[in-house]
Amino acid sequence: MKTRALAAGLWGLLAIILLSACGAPAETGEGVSDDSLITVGFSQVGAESDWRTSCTNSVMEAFSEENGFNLIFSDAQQKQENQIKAVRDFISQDVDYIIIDPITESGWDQSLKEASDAGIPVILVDRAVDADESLYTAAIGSDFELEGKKACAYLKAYLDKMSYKGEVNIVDIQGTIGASATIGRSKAFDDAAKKYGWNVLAQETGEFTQAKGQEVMESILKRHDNVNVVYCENDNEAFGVRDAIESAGKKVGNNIEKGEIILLSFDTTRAGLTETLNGTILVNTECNPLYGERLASMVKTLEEGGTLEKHTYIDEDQYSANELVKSVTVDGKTYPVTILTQEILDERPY
Ligand code: GYE
Repeated sequence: MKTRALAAGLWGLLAIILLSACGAPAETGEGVSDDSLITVGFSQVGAESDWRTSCTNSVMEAFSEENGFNLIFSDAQQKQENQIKAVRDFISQDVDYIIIDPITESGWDQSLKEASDAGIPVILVDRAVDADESLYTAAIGSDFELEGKKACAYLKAYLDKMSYKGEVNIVDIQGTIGASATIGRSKAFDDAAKKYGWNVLAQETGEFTQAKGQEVMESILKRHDNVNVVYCENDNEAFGVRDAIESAGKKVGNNIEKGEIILLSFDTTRAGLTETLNGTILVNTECNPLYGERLASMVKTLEEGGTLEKHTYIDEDQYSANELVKSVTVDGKTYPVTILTQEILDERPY
């Protein structure tokens, strides 16, 4: 018995060694390998927000087997070390392409070099990295600083239209520290606050989640009773901030003269725009999470031997239910503001 078990164990071990030496075959949903499929490893940030869920769904839909892909999805749970491990796993599985939505901007050189040494093209999506651009094939994402500038320009224009002459006592609930989304949006905030003389009462991270957004806002409200504007760096934080303000017995709204607290937000998710339509959020600056189709076509271009733009920024809109401000001007360029209606909301794809 014992000898037979040992022999079986040795054969098993040999099979594993042989398999890994040849590189494990790509697994399809049925557990069989299908060489005609393009294998793509995707390291996603996590599941921290509505935006993120829409992004994940969009990628999963576009990278289906019917569309010719074998997608290996890895959720990093907002930890960069998990992403670095996922990239190593993708390399050892010898995937055809790697897609990374980098949680933080720095700390990528080694990991990208490993993928590049293995000859696997890497596409960065949504957030950016500060690594040498020769280490990745292409990057597609948002111009986060521009988003922030548009939000701040809106606030300035709105207060001017209202002829508001009082103090702007503002709070910035930041996203994940070190994320390019946070770096860009926070930089625009800092610059605008300096330029327009806004009084910054607090600047703290809400980690892009509703729970943390609420928690930090509750503590800020205990320290400051004169907050009149909150710049929330995503929709989920805005929901938490709204709840914190209401449970402190204060009112969220657009009438700053009457003591209402103005909320600004980013993402324009369905839930976020619902709160924009009802006036809870004054202006919501778009950040489009629907990357699936764009990424799939980028991979197909590479498959066909084509080349990609190194950096692509996607176009994004801005929404408000308030009709006072119809456009904003940033660095000499004018961007229209869409006046939100129920019809527009009903047609939103996310
Ligand atoms: O704003 C937030 C998400 O990276 C742009 O991450 C993305 C941000 C988005 O968690 O909701």
